[in-house]
Amino acid sequence: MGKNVATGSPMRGLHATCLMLMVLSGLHLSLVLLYYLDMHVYTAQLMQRFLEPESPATSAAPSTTTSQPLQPCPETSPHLVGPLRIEFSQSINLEEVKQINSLVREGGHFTPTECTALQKVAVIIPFRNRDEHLKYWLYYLHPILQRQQLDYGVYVINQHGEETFNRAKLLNVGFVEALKEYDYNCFVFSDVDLIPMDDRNIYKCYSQPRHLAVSMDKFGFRLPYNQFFGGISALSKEQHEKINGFPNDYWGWGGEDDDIYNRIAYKGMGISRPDGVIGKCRMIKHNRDEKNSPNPQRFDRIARTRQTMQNDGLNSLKYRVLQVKKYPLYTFIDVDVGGPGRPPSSR
Ligand code: UDH
Ligand code: MN
Repeated sequence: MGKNVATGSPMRGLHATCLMLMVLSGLHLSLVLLYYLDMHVYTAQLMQRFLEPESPATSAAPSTTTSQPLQPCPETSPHLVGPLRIEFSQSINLEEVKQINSLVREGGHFTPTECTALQKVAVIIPFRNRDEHLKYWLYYLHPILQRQQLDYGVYVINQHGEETFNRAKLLNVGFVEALKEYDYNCFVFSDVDLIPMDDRNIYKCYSQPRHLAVSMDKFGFRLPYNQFFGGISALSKEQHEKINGFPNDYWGWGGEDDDIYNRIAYKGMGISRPDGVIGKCRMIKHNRDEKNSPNPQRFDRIARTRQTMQNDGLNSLKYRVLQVKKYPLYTFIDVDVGGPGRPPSSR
């Protein structure tokens, strides 16, 4: 007994410490558990928001429970990740691209479900015989455009036949044809072989016409000259109409982008651009296409934009749509734009 009394005090101290430790670790465990559960619920909610298939039942009738009106999307999307690794070494399987982008609707349309997009954007791609490039474009751009929370549609405007290529006229056709489908208020005109290297380069419109391809790898990641407006640009519906659209009479490579720049400047507008880091882009390496050799008339033409823009543009656009085909990731519009000095066929 005496022995016990003598050793009782340190033993009791040890007991108390043990107890305290147990209580503390219990507390720690429950906190960790709570945090984990909370994360789990949050992740589950997020997953549900992104993965919920758009079943006819949910999209047709609003649910009977409280259906809150959507808030406008934030000025800066929370989904952006910044710099992207862009490379063109592996070949692309379009079926897989389709699976990854399960929220993209037929024809290449996407609308955010978490908020109301700030702009309705038609992405217009001038095209002929560049299927490999188009695959890369779809593979990289669809996820980016979704992260940018845009309400968008992708239009591939194919120049039918073998005539000399006419990039700017195809872009005009895209503008007019896209507007027949949806109330777009912004138009992004993009070459098929250009991929942005940063998703903060937003494919939307600004108060001034926007140039997006500001530092391309092929120009050593620099703007080749101050007035350069080639590659990728964005104009609101109003901006595009204000300049009478793009010229229809530049056949072959070059000059049409400078003519567009002149139109913008003559109408008193300026060019908006992202900085040189956010504006980095890669172009898929390629040879010059057949029927797109440098246009020898381009220098004479860009010297006369002020006069020609009155009568050459949206107000003189003539073409014939041969086919509109809805693919899972884009809308393909096959069009006869005629040739130099030759109007489109009239059936
Ligand atoms: N395009 C086509 N098919 C064509 C021609 C042009 O789809 O036959 C489209 C396509 O979207 C392309 C854009 O028009 O991205 C611009 O044409 P481009 O890529 O030929 O122009 P870029 O300035 O090339 O990139 C110029 C010729 C490069 C030769 C390089 C040799 N090393
Ligand atoms: Mn190119």
